[in-house]
Amino acid sequence: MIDWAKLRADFPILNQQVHGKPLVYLDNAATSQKPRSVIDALVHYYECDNANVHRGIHELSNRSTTAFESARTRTAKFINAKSADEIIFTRGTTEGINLVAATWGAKNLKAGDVILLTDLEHHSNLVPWQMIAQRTGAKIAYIPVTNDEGTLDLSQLDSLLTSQVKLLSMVHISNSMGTVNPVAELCARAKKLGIVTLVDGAQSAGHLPVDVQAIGCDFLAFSGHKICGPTGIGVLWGRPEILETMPPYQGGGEMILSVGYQKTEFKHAPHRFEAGTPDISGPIGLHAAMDYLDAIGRENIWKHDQELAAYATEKLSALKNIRIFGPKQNRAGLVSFLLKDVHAHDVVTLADQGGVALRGGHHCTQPLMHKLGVESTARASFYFYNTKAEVDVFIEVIKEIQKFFAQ
Ligand code: 7TS
Repeated sequence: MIDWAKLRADFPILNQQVHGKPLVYLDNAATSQKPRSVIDALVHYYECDNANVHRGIHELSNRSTTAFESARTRTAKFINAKSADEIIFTRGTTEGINLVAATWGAKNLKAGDVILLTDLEHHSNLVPWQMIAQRTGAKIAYIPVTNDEGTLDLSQLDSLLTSQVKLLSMVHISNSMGTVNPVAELCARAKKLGIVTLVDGAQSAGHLPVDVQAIGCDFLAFSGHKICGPTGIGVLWGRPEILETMPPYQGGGEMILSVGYQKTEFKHAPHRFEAGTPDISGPIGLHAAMDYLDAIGRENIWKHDQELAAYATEKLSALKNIRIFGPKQNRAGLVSFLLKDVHAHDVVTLADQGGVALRGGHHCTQPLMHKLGVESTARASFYFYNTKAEVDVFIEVIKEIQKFFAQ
């Protein structure tokens, strides 16, 4: 049995009042809160070990380098990568996808090629591909979603997986719908046809066990700040045979073997893709976050997430004049909804007055919103430190908002 209340006490920020009400933080899909152990790891690093990595021979630099590289090894274990050399530190999911688009994409895509995405993608898995498509002449196609449930229509997959498709890039868990995509199945289908695959793990990596070997993808990107780690640090995992064929992303220090005035020899992955002084405290904080999550067990976190989301969805469904988005089965830990005749931003503003932090907007999935015929939704997203009692507060606040607008 997990003592969820005890875990909650590890998060100092949660113990506060907002507008005179106890904070109910339900914006975890945007960013998660940080446990004391992560904050302590950052303080310890800056108080005791701060120095640049990979270049000093002095004690502090050695300590920093050891901590930085040990975070890489820890990250490999977190997603069951075979080697730490497959782990590239980035600023976040967005940078990871941009890196692949700018390096692998620039080298491998040409006019007539197709980049296959899904209707569910976050802008960070759309815009980089549009940018590289514009440069190379490649086209973008989409696996469609069916309806408000936000599930993919896989009946069209055979006709979409043409010989022109060079890359399939898809979100694991949709941040606006809560859909869990069958990424292993899709990667297997793509792999048979020689299509390279990328999985956007922003909403999955900290919520359920993620195993790159079991998924069978070629790239996986995620963000530290959504999994109890610091902001500004993310991870791109890549299959080593592909990483070795990719040109560098940015040029500068740290990524070179030797430099002449005309020509440079680059390091192997992952250092080839990490130019300049990296975020050093980020991986150290991320290491603490991964230890923290795996001590709980991501399979337990997933169960808890799903229970809260199912409970919240059931309670919302009992209300009148509400449109609920996302799958009926196997919903991830979030629920998007719209109250009739109330703008999502008004829902969020009024909920905030009740101490409840939600998110309203297009959630960086504007094409999906338009496809569903809406501009925005309100969203509650959960993590393991949230409780059923908080869901009850959230539901009461929504009822109050409905009453307010019914007047
Ligand atoms: N992919 C998905 C599925 C996401 O949910 C997000 C951020 C990103 C990529 C980008 O991550 P970043 O860390 O590089 O910014 N999603 C959200 C959200 O739902 N609300 O705010 C940010």
